[in-house]
Amino acid sequence: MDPVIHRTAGSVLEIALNRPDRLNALDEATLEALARALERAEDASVRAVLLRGEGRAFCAGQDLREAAGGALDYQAHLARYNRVVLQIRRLAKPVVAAVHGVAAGAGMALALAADLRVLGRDTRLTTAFARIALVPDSGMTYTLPRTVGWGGAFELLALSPDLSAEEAQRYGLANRVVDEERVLEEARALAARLAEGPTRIYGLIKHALDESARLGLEEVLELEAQLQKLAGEGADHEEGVRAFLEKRPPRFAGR
Ligand code: T3D
Repeated sequence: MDPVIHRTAGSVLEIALNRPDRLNALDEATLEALARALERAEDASVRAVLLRGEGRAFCAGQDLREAAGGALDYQAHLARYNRVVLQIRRLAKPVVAAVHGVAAGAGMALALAADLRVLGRDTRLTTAFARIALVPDSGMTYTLPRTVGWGGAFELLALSPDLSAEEAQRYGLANRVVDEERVLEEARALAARLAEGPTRIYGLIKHALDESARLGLEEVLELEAQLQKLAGEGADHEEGVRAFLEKRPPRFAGR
């Protein structure tokens, strides 16, 4: 069975973790397959990505059977995680995570690397790392404090509570919370909507937000000016203004 499956629906690349009997726990083969699937997102025909899990959970994090016994080469091991996190963050297109059931440890980190998260009402999130006496990785010390704030991040990382979807939404970790059986439908609708938007602009928004995390105000203002110049030269900007003046919905080509 392929540990990751993917399909294209319109301009949306849908990538599914596919180890349901292990709650989509991530082992070497799964991370390699995920990286290969994410490479497809670079294709110009893809304008949004949907990340999801098969079976009853999004992802239970690192496969602890693989990690047991301490035989892992940590450098190579974490390089596999780092690669997929960077692929998601550097992709100049929106990524939506459909998070149902459970997202734990590196599974939660994967969801946090996405741009938007749809959770089910019964979904639980847990950072999980400290539970097994590990420090967080897969970018979680970057994404979590930027989403929930410093104090919240320490508590979620150190005490590793089981967060309900409602709590996750209060923390800003969930963009939408819907009935568990509607998670995929809602995430697909969101991804399809994004795929009709000004794709290049979404890429620039991602870039600006990621950069703003490490820049001072003056540098942010300078970056915004540079990006606005690029945006203003784009075909979608021209179309957006024309559509406004003609009182019709815009037809963005993603350029
Ligand atoms: O060292 C390093 O690798 C560094 C990187 C670390 C990154 C991390 O992700 S650390 C965090 C790792 N994940 C966890 O600690 C979560 C482990 N799983 C759980 O705590 C629970 O399974 C859940 C809370 C996620 C769900 O509980 P529940 O009761 O709904 O399901 P279950 O019965 O525990 O799991 C179902 C099956 O999936 C079960 O297999 P079995 O007994 O039916 O054969 C279980 O062993 C398997 N499974 C669940 N999570 C993992 C897993 N197998 C391997 N690795 C897992 N992470």
